[in-house]
Amino acid sequence: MQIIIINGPNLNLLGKREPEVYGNETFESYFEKLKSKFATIDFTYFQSNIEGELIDKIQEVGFLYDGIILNAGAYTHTSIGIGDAVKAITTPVVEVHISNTFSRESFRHQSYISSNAKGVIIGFGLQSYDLAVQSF
Ligand code: CA2
Repeated sequence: MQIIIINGPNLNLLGKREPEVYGNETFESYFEKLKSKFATIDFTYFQSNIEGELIDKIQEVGFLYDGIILNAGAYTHTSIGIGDAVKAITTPVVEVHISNTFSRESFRHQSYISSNAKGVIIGFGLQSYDLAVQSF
């Protein structure tokens, strides 16, 4: 099974800033553990701070891979373009968030992705990604 994890803006700062919200582990370190835990899954990881690059990647893999785990970061709450890309593809998308967006500012309660996602996993720290993998 081929699964890609796509992370959006600022998630490259995980483990380096705001540990009280996002924890103190880098995504690269967590990703190594995830690959060992689910050794039979063929994982790819992609991160970008650029909206169009995220859309390009969703289109590129969205008819080939078995699953997309998408944390679009702040674009979740603003990007009709990413929402449209998720709607346009056939690969199922699981939307994940590290923090509980519903216990934060009201602008984080809106998602342009959820309505076209297979499911949504929110608020379990980096474990949200584990749970998303288990859903496939
Ligand atoms: O909780 C999540 O996973 C979010 O998608 C993270 C986004 C935020 O805009 C969403 O509302 C919820 C922000 C990612 C920023 O990540 C940082 C990590 C470390 C230090 C600073 C930012």
